[in-house]
Amino acid sequence: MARDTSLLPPKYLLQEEALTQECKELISSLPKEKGYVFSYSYKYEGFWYTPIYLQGLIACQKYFQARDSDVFLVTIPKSGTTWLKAIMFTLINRKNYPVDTKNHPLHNNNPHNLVPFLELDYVDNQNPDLSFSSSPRIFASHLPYFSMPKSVHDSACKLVYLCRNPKDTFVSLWQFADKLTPEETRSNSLGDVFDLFCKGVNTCGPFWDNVLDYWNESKKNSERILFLKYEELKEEPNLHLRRLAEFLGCPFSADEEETGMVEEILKLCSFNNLSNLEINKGTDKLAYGMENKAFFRRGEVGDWKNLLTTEMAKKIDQVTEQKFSGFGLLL
Ligand code: PAP
Repeated sequence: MARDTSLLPPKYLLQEEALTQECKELISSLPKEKGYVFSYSYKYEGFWYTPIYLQGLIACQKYFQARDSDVFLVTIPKSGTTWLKAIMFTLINRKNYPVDTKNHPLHNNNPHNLVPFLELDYVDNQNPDLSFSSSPRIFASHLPYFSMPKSVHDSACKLVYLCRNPKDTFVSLWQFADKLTPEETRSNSLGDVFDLFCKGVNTCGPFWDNVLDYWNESKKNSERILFLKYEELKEEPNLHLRRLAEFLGCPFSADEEETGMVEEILKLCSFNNLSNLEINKGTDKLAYGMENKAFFRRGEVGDWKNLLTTEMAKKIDQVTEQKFSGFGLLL
C-alpha cells in the first residue's frame, strides 16, 4: 500500500550533476528555456521538462510494462492531482480499506504516497519496486498522451484525465513554486514565469496541448479515457464520483448508495478534511522532497481573480481561445 519513503532520495531536489550520461547527452541536443525553480527546461517530443523529469520519462518509456488492469490518473501539474489521487485510491480500495475507519491509509499518508507518479519512480531506477500497489495498480502521471510508454498505449488500461482552468492552474503553480524555492535562488521573476507559461514552458506543458490531446483522445475512445474538470468535480462531486466509479468498473451498489458511501468518500477526500490532518499540516515531506502541506493551499475555483492582473487574465484567455478554438472544449 503506502511505501516506506524514508529511504528514497528527494527526487525533485536531485541536481543536474546527478543525471545519467544518457540524459545528459539527450538534453545537450534539445531546445532549452530558462526555468523558475530549476535552472532550465528542455523540449522533448513537443513538451517541456525539467532534467529530472526527462530522465524519469525516458526510463519509463523504455522499461515500464503496463497491465490491462492498470489505472492512470493524468493531470498537468496543479490541476487537482492530490485530490483525485485521494478519491481514486479510496474508491478503488474501499473493500480493503473501509472508508469510515480511523485507520484508513489517508489518515496517515499524503495521497502522493499512496498513488505514485509513474515517471518519478523511474528517475533513478530502471526497475522500481511497484509491488506496493495491489491490483488494480493506480499510477499518476503528468505525461502528454503521445509520450506515455508504448505499453500503456498497447494495453487496455484505463486513463482518467483531470484538467483545470488555466488561470487557476497557473496561479496554483506559481504559488507552489514560490513555496518551493527561496527567493534568492529563483532564476526568473514572476513576469518571466508568466510569459513562459503562456509560451507553453512549464513541466509537461504547453498546458493547452497536454489538455487537448487527452480531450481529443477521450472523444475517440470514451471507454478508455475519462475526461474530468476540476470545476465540475467541485460543482457536482457526487455525480462525477459515480461516473468515475462506473468508468473504473466499480460502480456503487444499491446498498452502498443507501448507506451514503458516495458522500463518505467525498468527505474523507475533501480539502477541509485532508488539509487538517496532522500528516498534511506539519513538516512531513514526500519522497519527492516537498512538504506535504505544500499541496493544500486554497482548493477553490476562481482564486486567479485575487492574484492575476487584468492583463494577465486577458493574455491567458487569448491563448486558450486560440488553442481550443474548434475543439469544443471550454475551460
Ligand atoms: P500536483 O499536480 O503538484 O500534485 P495538485 O494537487 O494538482 O498538485 O495541485 C494542488 C492544488 O489542488 C492546490 O490548488 P490551489 O493552489 O488553487 O489551492 C490545492 O489547494 C488543491 N487541492 C488539494 N487538495 C484538494 C482537495 N481535496 N480538494 C480540492 N482541491 C484540492
